[in-house]
Amino acid sequence: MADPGAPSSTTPSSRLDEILSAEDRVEELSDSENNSEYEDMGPVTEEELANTAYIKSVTSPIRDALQTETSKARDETLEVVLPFLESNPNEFELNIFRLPKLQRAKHVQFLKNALGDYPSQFAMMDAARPWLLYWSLQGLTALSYDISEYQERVIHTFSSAQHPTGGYGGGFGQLPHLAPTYAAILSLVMVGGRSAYDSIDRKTMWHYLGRMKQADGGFTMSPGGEEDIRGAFCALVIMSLLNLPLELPPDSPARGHGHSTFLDNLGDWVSRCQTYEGGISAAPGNEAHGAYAFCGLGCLSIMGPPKETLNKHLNIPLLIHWLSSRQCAPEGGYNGRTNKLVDGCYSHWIGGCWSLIEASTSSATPSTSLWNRSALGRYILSAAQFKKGGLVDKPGKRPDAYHSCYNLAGLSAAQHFYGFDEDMEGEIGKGDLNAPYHWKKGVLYEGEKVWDEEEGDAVEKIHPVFVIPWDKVEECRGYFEGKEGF
Ligand code: FPP
Ligand code: K
Repeated sequence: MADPGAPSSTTPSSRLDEILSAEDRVEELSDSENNSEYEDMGPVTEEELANTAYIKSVTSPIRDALQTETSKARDETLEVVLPFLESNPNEFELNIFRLPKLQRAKHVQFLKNALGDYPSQFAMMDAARPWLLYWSLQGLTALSYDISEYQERVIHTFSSAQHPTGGYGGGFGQLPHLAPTYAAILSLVMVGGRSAYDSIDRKTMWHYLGRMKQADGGFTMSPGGEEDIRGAFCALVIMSLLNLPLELPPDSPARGHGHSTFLDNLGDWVSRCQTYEGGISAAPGNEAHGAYAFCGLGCLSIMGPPKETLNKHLNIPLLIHWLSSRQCAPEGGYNGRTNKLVDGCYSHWIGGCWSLIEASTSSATPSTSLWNRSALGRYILSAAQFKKGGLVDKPGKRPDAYHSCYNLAGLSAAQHFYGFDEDMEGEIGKGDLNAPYHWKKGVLYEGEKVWDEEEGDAVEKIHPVFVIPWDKVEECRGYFEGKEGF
């Protein structure tokens, strides 16, 4: 066994030997209270035990004999991540599973600061302001923080960022684009209330989205801009939440190509984004990537019940193979594409895909075989929490609102199971694009856990398609279902 007092070794393999021997030791410790082999290990001090994170299932990486730039980058990442899985370098308080507790108060403070004023050198980030609002507000709600204090400010910010011809730009006077439009609508729906809903010009929005629909069935991100799967997802999210008519507006250029609704040829276009690997790419012919996989599955899950739309338009077994290959071992977190590195944001972009996949299969219970929920939870709690608050890509990186939002969404996905019920008879969920209102509100996952809900590690339920709080989704759609015309 490695000398625990020796400085950290520099080569990944000896580091791993150390970890693996430590793993045996912890297994022994937990397997039997009065184990004689335990005596041979020498005494374990209270302090040592208190600083030993849950490492029982840290497995060794699967290695190829060939060294490449990729394999070196991977090994360097392991070096950085493993100490956080093995131990507790941030000296966080540990939960009953000997993992760092969710640092709720620190993350709330970090996200509130992210919503604060920025010095002038941040002016170049102005176009990303809607995103910053969305990520921060979503992160706060996931942490059960009441965001009503931001309601007025959000309405004000987006009223001035709304363009007279429809959609939202990054701020006042900026040209509209589907990405800030998506972030703006989600933020407005999150703060909720009549004045937020009424601030949205749904009629110009409908026309704006009509200008994105393309002859091949997909959507661009702006008029004449790039056509990719974000466009299709963002457009459908907005249409569904705002209960916009499915038929294309009369001035939509796609009408000149024989299309009459927003959905014409869309399923086929999404099919064309599935690659030979099984994952989903930004546009036909590109490389499969986690962020686009979520957009593709989200888009199909709005078009209709996932069991129909996902199975009709995707090769699900191949997709499941690709998604499950994204979970890095021993890190437990996800990477976004083949041969790339673990990153906390994929806790959502990939982790969030599983609810949609589970809804497309016949199983009515949470799966344990498709993905390892506790390994993801362990990565997030141990390696993705920044000491002073906020969550990160991986240890050594700075926290930001983006990684905070999507790590927390991933933790929520690991903690909850959402069933889909086509026959659900609710108050809402009538009219076009109503599939997202047929999800059951979710139960806690009861399999192997590394988080302690009783003691504050629980993240709120998050709507699996819209990635905002559940009740806000229903409130908004309910409001617009009750409205006649625009
Ligand atoms: C690669 O970055 C990242 C992408 C190709 C995807 C970016 C898209 C999103 C984050 C989501 C968009 C979603 C919506 C709803 C608009 P990289 O090469 O730096 O990272 P990698 O090495 O992890 O692939
Ligand atoms: K990245």
